[in-house]
Amino acid sequence: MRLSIRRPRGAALWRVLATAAGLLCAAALLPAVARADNPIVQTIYTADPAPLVYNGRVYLYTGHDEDGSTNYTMREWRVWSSADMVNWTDHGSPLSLASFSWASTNAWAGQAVYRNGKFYWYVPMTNRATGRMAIGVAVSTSPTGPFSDALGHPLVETGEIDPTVFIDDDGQAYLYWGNPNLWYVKLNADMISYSGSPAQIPLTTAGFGTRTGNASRPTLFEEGPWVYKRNGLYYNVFAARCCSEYIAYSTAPAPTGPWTFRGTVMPSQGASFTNHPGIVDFNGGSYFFYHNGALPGGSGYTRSVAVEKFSYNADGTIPTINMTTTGAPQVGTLNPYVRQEAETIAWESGVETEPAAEGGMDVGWIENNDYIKVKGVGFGAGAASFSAHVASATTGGRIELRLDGANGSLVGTCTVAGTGGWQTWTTVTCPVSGATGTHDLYLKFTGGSGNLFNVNWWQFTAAGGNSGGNLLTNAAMESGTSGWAVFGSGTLAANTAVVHGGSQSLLLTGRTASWNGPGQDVTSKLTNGKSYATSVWVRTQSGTPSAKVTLALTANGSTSYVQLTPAAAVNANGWTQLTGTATVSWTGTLTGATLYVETSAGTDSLYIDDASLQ
Ligand code: FUB
Repeated sequence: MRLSIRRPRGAALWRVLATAAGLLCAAALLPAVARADNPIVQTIYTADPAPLVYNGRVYLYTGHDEDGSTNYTMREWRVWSSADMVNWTDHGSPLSLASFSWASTNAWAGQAVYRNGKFYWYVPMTNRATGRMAIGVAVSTSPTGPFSDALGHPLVETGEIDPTVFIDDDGQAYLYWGNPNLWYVKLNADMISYSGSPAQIPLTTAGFGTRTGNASRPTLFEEGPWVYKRNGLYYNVFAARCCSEYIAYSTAPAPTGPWTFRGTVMPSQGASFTNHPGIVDFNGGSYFFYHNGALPGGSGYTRSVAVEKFSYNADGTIPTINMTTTGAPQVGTLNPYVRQEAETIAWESGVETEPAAEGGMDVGWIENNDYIKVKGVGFGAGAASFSAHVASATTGGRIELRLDGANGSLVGTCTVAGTGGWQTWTTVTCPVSGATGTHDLYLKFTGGSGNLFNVNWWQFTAAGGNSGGNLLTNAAMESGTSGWAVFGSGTLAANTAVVHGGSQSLLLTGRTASWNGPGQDVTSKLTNGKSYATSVWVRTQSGTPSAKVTLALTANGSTSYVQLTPAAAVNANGWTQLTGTATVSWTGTLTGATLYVETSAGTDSLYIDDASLQ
């Protein structure tokens, strides 16, 4: 949806709720709240988290509780992602009830999984024809969509909800769901059909605990199963004993049981009488996602997703995890010297997000004293300037760059003028002084009354003419093909029609082999034995090959190849970020090192943009 008219700020949670509570004041005056990182989304109410680790990021699939909901008013699902567990990028809503012609209401709890270059998202909703809850499956070549109904009809229907999907080591996929029963079915390798019939997992008290006072539900299993395998043990973490629900779990030696009840994971806490688990391992840590009612106005129908880091006990049992407002610690730091989406947010006050006409999402409904906090920004030796891609149908305002608080040290101020439209974009740049080391960055928006401007993305440049640790030349591709060349065969050209950030990308056409790709000589920039983080945004003109970033290293007359990023499916409909970390070493004298993007098969033309090696 493109918004050309400013709509009332009915969904701006903080401002509306603060007003209702008689607390209207600059949100900066609420330091205790503003310093928290849980719930991890503040722009809307979210529920039913389902995390997926893919290609160096955690993708988080959630439901969306509508503002003012009084009974699970949920029409769409949303996607968020993070590389550091604290700054979350809003990818909007790539799937909704409208995506399923056969569905009517109740966009409830689902889960997405990756297999063979595609993402499959299993979601429950009401089947209009039967009036019962049924489970559909949507498919995409990108974790952020767009997703489309893979079947045109329900995958399975028992009148129950909350699908969770798990692919065992032998490749067999299982779909589980249920409330009040617990069902499973074996999915075929295509992930959109199944073999045999849905079967029920026996809900025994040994397997799922004992509930008292409810003869029709003798065990604690309520809903929201989350099934996975760790060290050969199968886990089923679920919402227990409504209401208020808490999170409990069972384990089994096989995917279908027999299950043994293991106890509580998260006690019932807070303003939501439901809870819903999602667990992943990421970057060496284990993370527990859940929901509560912790935002202002929060309740059982206006919930928010939060996350805690935890460690399994030595025997594989899960410790008791309590809800916090602190959330998970940050993994690494955020690099301010590559383009960052404005909708990458650790905490915010007063702003909302919307689809941007030029692709992706932007931040809008910005008013005086609103702010965005970006946590743990690694400025290193220092930033020299700041650029932001902005649009304003009014007279604009200012972006104040503050460190460690909405009223913290001011290191720069960018003035934004009117651009003639909320989706008429321009880039503004201003000098920065005093931003060194690692800090929480506050983009504080100031100006007159009403909506000031929108922000699509921002980026700092480093002091001293260096690139802030990014070893690549012309990393943003804004200086034509400078620094870049063809690895193998093809024609490399600057391109302005399809860009990820800024106004230019590079396009390689005429590839004659899958290993041909756009590349850059980095021979003089590498340190033997060092670990490098790589990121390149890639897109095809057509085709959906698997792509990766490779380093060709020539030392002492022989060439070896280092895979800098895992392979990931890329496509023509949107940009895919190839990211990875790899240690680079060689024996003897290094005489050549070229970083390049290649595909596992085919010769599809490739766009690249916004790359980094550091
Ligand atoms: O969000 C709607 C329903 O509430 C989910 O499907 C359940 O798991 C509970 O969280």
